[in-house]
Amino acid sequence: MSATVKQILASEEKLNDVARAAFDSVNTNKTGEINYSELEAVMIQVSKDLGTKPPTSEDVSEVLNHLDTNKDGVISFDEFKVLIKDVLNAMVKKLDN
Ligand SMILES: [Ca+2]
Repeated sequence: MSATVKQILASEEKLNDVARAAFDSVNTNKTGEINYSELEAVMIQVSKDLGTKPPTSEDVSEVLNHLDTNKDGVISFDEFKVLIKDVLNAMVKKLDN
């Protein structure tokens, strides 16, 4: 990847590309929305990668509720993009420190 995190955050188009790629990899059943079980699968994978305890159903519900701003029970691309933006902003802060 040639663009830096800051360049991605500065460009809505680049941000969309990054978020879309991440969204598609999570949205395994290709419905255009991320549901509970897809989110759970990602969280289990992340915990495995990090070597941490697997998420409980409460953990998954908490993350889902946090991201699901319109409360329809699934995470839309726009809702997911907020998360990607947060993660990238956190990365920039970390790099700056
Ligand atoms: Ca939603």
